[in-house]
Amino acid sequence: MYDYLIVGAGLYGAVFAHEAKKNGKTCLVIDKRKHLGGNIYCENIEGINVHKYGAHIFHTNDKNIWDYVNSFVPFNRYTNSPLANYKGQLYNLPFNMNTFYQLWQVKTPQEALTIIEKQTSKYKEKEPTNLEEQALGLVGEDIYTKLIKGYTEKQWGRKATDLPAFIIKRLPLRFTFDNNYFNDTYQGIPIGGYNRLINGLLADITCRTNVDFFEQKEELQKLAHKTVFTGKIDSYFDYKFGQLEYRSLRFEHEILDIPNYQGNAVVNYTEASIPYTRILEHKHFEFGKQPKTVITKEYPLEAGIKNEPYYPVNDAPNTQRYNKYKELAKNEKNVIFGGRLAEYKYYDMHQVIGSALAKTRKIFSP
Ligand code: GDU
Repeated sequence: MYDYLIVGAGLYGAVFAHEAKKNGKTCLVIDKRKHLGGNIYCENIEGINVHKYGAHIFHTNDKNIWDYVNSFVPFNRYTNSPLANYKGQLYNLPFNMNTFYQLWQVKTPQEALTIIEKQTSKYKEKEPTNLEEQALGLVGEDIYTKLIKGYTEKQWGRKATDLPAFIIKRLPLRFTFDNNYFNDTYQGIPIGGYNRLINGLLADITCRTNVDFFEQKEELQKLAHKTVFTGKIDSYFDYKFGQLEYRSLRFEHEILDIPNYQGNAVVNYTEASIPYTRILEHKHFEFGKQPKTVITKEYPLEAGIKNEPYYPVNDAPNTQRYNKYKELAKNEKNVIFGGRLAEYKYYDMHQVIGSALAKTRKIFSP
């Protein structure tokens, strides 16, 4: 009999298992996919670590979390600085002095600020109630039209006026020539790829892939005292209150017989008429010098029951529905719910790790 059955071998499950083992507990980790690692899993193609489930760039302000991940694998100095392609023109992201120069040819922060203040003042009068209002009040019409509206509406499949404001607050706005997408102190990609992180976390822990929890729920749960569930919380409760909505992505991977396709790891396509949101060129995450290159186009679509759930749609109706499931989860004996899917939260990797570490600290500290 194991102490824990861990459903899902993504970051939450792997960190939980690792910490449980450190505290003398035994774990059985299962995953319905044929590999471990959840969405951070990489596949080696042409010597390149291909992020099979979209771009994963690690960033955090928390030194403990940074040291934690680096204790399994050293991280490189990669700094995310995506470009945006709008109607054939390139702009730097996040919104910074380079972007303002490309948009308006302004050369000083004061000039940029003057334009942005002029474009935002009328939207600043009231508290934003949705993403569009938030964006217009933050960066104004030009940036909203060229770099936000089209990208956001195709990414989410919803009007920007129907989306929560917080999504756009993820992106920094700065008046320096700094293309770093994140404000965090620590950032990078594991040297040799994310699988090294997962393999480190799950070393000497019993793992079984290709196992669907729901096909043999009772038998599996009998194998352990407690369950850690990291899948979709609505699926755990058989969609009793209806489905929680997620956005999904379809990935189109291509191997190209050239060494360098776009000169950057991430290029966003911000106009509505191009069906994909971005193109990744994986070798650039690790400064790869391989003779060929692998690129991935990300096409957003609704998840429904069939497609992989990636982004929780945290709008009001979904949040209400989630709260009902959360109530049920509280009363579910001997089951812990954690991670992006079980908590229905737009977590980044460092936040998932933080959440799993907080949970295990609470359980295992004397
Ligand atoms: N957004 C735009 N235009 C852009 C980029 C983003 O409007 O060019 C808006 C969209 O509404 C988007 C939101 O900002 O939904 C948040 O954007 P993120 O880049 O944070 O969205 P993702 O979660 O898809 O980003 C993921 C990771 C990031 C980083 C990024 C790659 O969560 O940490 O790795 O991919 O650049």
